[in-house]
Amino acid sequence: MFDSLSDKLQGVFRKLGGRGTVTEKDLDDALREVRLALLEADVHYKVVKEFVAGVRERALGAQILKSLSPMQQIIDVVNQQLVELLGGGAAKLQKSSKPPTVVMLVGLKGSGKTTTVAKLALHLRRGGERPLMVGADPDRVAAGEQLQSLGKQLSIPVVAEIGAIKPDQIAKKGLEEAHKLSSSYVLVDTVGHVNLDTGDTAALKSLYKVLNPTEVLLVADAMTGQEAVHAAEQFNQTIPLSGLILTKLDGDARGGAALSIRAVTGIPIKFVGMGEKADALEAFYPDRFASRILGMGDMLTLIEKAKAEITEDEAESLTQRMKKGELTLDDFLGQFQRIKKMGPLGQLIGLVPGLGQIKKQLDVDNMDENFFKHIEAIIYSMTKDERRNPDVIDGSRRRRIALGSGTQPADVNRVLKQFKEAKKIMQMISTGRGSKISPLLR
Ligand SMILES: Nc1nc2c(ncn2[C@@H]2O[C@H](COP(=O)(O)OP(=O)(O)OP(=O)(O)O)[C@@H](O)[C@H]2O)c(=O)[nH]1
Ligand SMILES: [Mg+2]
Repeated sequence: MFDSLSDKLQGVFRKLGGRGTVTEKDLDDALREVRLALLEADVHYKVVKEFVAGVRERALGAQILKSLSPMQQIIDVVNQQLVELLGGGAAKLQKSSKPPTVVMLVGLKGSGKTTTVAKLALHLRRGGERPLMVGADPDRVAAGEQLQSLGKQLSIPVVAEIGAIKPDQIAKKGLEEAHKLSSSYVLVDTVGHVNLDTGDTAALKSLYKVLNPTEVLLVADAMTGQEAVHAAEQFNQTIPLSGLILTKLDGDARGGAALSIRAVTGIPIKFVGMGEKADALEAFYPDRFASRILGMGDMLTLIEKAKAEITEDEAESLTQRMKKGELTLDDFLGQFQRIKKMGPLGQLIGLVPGLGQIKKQLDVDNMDENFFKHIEAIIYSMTKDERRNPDVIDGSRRRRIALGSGTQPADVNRVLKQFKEAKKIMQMISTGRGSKISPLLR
């Protein structure tokens, strides 16, 4: 996601960094490149114009040209402007004071509504809520079945019917069922529209009336660029949208939709979809997103992903041992296995400050499987004692482990070294000295 835009922006900063002082002309040259990079990423031209003017004004106001580290400060200004463009603070999902909270998901055909209903339901249940999913898309047999099957997989209740029934009637049934089950959230999947210009806006309005929802979320496919922005405007003219969910940001979307949609429509982005699986949904935080675009990583999202895969007790015990520097290779192995579950390695690496840039060189998208298998095989070939206290591993033990895992002694050494490094970094982070690792992260 945003790889090309990220590369270009970082290129601009690197060029500025090569200079001791930055003149107003340097700044304007840099901003011209920023402008081009944004336009190429398919960001709405009006948004680009305002963005660049905003950065220029801030940069001159902050007297960056006279400062000692102009590059750092310009990154900071661009970062601030990006955060503002993306909506400033995070926009949380509302909760009604009178449960259940009704959330209606609308959007164009194929934008990801049904998938997102399931993702959101899982997200809410992980937060301790009791979601019910309602499929108000009776015309397509497959739509109801898709939701039923997702419900079964996740063990989340579903109300969906197909055939000669109106969406309004299904909605009413759904609300009744929610009261019976004392659900705290009702998530309603709706019919996909080809185009609202010619689409059935009356049915949409009528369903809105029946549901009286707290949230109306537009699900928009980020791959479709400015079309997604146009759809948001159209839907918002029909029923009042309270938020946006951008899907398919894991694909090779150029980013234009994500960067324009908030500024053009004024509607906050609440979640982003990062894959086809049910757990590939992230709450949207403008500041973390901006960090990622600028290649500064996003440790907070990484930590949240990790939390979802680990129980509180485990986390506490790990933290304690991390602080004392008592981690063993068994812990290390456990962590690797967890990372595998957290998502594609390529996405995770982009979240680590500083690693975004080496992502391409590492060819991470292809190394996932082999990389982990290698490390696992090596650790499995060690004795219990060796895993607890790797210092006992001498030359002959190293050869034995290499033989047992089908690797070379040098590979065994590399894993041991990585383990030591990881242990050091984890101890640093867990004892609060981690801020030194990345001065760009505030
Ligand atoms: N890569 C990726 N694929 C996604 C994401 N969200 C949804 N999809 C895929 O997009 C396709 C369409 O998703 P659906 O959830 O069926 O879309 P819909 O809006 O319900 O479609 P209709 O009901 O036909 O209007 C499916 O193949 C999903 O797996 C995402 O965040 N990333
Ligand atoms: Mg659907």
